[in-house]
Amino acid sequence: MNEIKIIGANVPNMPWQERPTDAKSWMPVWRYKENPIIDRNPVEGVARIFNSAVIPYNDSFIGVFRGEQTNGIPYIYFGRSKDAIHWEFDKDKISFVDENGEAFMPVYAYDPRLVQVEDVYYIIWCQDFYGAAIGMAKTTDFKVFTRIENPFLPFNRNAVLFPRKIHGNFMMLSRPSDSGHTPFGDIFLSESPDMIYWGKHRHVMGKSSEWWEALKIGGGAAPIETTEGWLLFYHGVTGTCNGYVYSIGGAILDIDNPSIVKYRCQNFLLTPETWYEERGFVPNVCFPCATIHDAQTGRIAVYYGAADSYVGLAFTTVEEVVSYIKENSVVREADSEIGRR
Ligand code: BMA
Repeated sequence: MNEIKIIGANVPNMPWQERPTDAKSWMPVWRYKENPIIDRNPVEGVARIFNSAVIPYNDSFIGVFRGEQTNGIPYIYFGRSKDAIHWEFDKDKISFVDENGEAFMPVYAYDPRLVQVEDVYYIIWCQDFYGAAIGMAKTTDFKVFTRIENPFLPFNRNAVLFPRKIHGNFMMLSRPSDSGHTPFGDIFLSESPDMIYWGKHRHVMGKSSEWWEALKIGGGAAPIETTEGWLLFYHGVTGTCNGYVYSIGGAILDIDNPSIVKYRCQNFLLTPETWYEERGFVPNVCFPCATIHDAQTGRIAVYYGAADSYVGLAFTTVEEVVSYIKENSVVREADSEIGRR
């Protein structure tokens, strides 16, 4: 009987592959053998899909996908799948409207996350608002996507919504930064009563002295509620003489006050080492944006962008990954405090 549990829905049809029984079996997260699950040129007019988010929906799966159009501009595409591995995409990008139902398209849109809170599905992405900023839209039927106007000031990216309210408020992680290929950045938490007005901003965690996340970090997948706290898969970035390297890290945030980091793994959970992670439009990138998880078995599937070119899938269990994070945890004062100054 596992002691560490996911608090949430059962998703018995989620994708799953057992841990390979080779020498690397000590790694807490293992890759799907048939990766990448989305190859290049997946849709007419789209050169690459990566950094994308998926969720269970009815008895199958849906997702919002970063599609890099052949004109170089990223946009969000809607996709559906029976097994969360093989995906079919709409040919046209998602059409967003404003509160009056009028067309309201962002200039560009990338790195979408998709989170259900109560009966509403929220898509959160990075867009232009006189510089890189957070874009947001809501839908209840995946037919009408209504944008919520500029929730945060620029410059900001990697906004990740919690899957439920805490103390009656929506909770969002984000990563304030600059407008370019940001060489710095910590994760902050903001709260809102209505998804429109955000405040009570708190610091969650910063870059660390570990080599793989020494430059900047950013939220990844929507936090998973567990009996140990919120399990967060995030990205950590280091700078090398040959450019940035993006790895996947793991932390556990306090369940009631998620600006407090309880555990933070000093080791990466996954770092670029396969051809589709090391070679592509931007080499050496593992960029998590979503998980699918099953409370009954504790299984977790992590969806991550690989080399800004592909989508990869990796697996773990809540028991294994939370234990690994706890065993290898180093939490600094700036992480463990409430983050208010
Ligand atoms: C970041 C974001 C991601 C991208 C990464 C690596 O700044 O733009 O979309 O995957 O760079 O290029």
